[in-house]
Amino acid sequence: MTSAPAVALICGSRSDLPALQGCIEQLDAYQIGWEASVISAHRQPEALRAYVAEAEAAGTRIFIAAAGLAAHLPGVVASLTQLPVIGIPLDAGGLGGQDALLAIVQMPPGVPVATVAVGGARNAAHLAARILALGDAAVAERVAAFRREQAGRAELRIQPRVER
Ligand code: RP5
Repeated sequence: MTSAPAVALICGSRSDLPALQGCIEQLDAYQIGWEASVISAHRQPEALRAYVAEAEAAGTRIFIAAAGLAAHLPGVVASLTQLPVIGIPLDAGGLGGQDALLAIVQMPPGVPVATVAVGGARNAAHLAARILALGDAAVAERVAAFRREQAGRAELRIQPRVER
């Protein structure tokens, strides 16, 4: 039942794989298990259906799906599961990823895809961590530690010069 890693990453083409790097790095930093697959919603619809069913049955908790252009992959995954689906629009053509962004974010009521920014792979991992943290105290502590560290990096205090 729980043989699968918590996060299943899917992208629509081998050409999308480099865009997942930030997501994978961040999931690793949170010590969240993941697996990645290339399955095209358009070219391999039956394989996609089978993979989503298998992953869900094996204990996957969240799907992260990345695609460019018509970018139907995250929405199709959301139609095949009731697990949370996070969509990453990719810049794969002449429209700078706006095509994929609109395709992924414009889901009908009842079939949501939590959409991050174009190329926002790292935020997909942060969002997945926050979802998993709801039921996992160790992940929650790692999210809290990341936020403390991020706040520390952002902080800058400038003192007025004291004239003597
Ligand atoms: C989309 O079309 C894929 O997600 C990819 O971003 C884009 C181009 O795919 P390939 O032609 O490289 O397979 O479906």
